[in-house]
Amino acid sequence: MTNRRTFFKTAGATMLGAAAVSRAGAAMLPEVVTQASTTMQPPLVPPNGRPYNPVATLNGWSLPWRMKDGVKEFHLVAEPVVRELAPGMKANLWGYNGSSPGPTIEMVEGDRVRIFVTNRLPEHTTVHWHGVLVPNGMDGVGGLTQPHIAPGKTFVYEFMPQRAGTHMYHPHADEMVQMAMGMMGLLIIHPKDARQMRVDRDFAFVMASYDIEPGSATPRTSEMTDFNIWAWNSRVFPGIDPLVARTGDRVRIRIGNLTMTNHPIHMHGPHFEVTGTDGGWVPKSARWPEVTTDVAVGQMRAIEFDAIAGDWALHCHKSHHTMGPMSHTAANLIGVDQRAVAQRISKLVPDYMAMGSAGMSDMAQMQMPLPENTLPMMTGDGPYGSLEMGGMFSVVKVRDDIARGDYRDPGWFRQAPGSVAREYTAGDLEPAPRASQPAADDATLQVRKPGGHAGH
Ligand SMILES: [Cu+2]
Repeated sequence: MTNRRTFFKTAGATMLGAAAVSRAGAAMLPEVVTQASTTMQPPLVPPNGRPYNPVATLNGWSLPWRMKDGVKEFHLVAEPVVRELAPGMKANLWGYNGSSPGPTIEMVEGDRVRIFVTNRLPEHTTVHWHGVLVPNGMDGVGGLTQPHIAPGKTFVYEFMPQRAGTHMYHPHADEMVQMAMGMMGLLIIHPKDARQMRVDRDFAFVMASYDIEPGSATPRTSEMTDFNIWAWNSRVFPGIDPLVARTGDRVRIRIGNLTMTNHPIHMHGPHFEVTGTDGGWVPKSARWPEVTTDVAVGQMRAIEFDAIAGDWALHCHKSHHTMGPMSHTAANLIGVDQRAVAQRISKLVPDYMAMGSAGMSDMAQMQMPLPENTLPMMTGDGPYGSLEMGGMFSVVKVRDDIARGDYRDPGWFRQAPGSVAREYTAGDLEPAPRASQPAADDATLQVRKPGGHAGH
């Protein structure tokens, strides 16, 4: 109990009564913990129950539980939230316990789990435990496996997780609206034996996409394909936490996809292996080295690697997904001299700027006036200039001197002197070593001319 209270304090969390249920009922319910901060909270070391190695949720947190008669009791509250996507833009989303995504829920194989779900949304909802093998009546499909949870009501789900894995939770009620509004979270089932698949750092995030008109703050939920916000844990670059590790650490990154398209997640630097899916661990004999893994819609992937010092980009390889809000109908003006037309337009629109005749990178430098509450298309300052990114991009920051359990941003990597790509100036290189040349005689080719069609 002391540990939990300490956690609440460090997390800056607030406890609210479950106003929607009767006073007697509320007294029985686990207290509601809410957390609206976008700062990554320290992994939640289990204060009771079986030990496990907790995950680090990027820009997020894990939900404390209370242990009651040997049952882990969690309390989720579905409610409208305000989420800062990155400094300069806030979105009106729906989520759980003050945040979108909701808190990560962590449990252990064989735990007895009870999850109370209180609905503070203006419409009904349910919670589906995506990929978790639960009794059919606990599967959370509104209308199919249970009645919907009406606004103001609290439902209870009970199950016993069978197999370790990386999972998600989300509504199975008015899904198009509720998921487009940000209702999702991670659910991690840890192995019964904490030594199994142990890593030094275990990061987790879930991918979401939003369509928020520049200058507005509420997603358009009817969009099918043309999203303009590509987010990890409802954050976009440069608002996404770096993934900090110490040289030589075994690092796992768990990635879930609740957008409506696939995301080829690419990591620079050390090669990785996919070691886990929604269905559990991948046997060693079935793994192979990768630098990109495609995470399809509704999938989870856990990747693992041994950390090498450096600042290694981690991003979706669909280039439009590493950008802020943009117009997809912008014409390609590379090579087009816009000077004459710009002069004519300037007479009508004094601040008109022609853009893109030499590519789009100047977009990152321009001080174009943006609508209120809108992020630039390409942004993020690095040690050598603008990164010209946005959306699904972060940096795996590996250093030799990071303390165990320290996830703070260590700043930019300092490459060894002379080891950074640089402008070439004539004569500043040693002559390149050349392969020894074979003598002319040895290099004579033996050629046999084709001899007609007789042999066919
Ligand atoms: Cu993508």
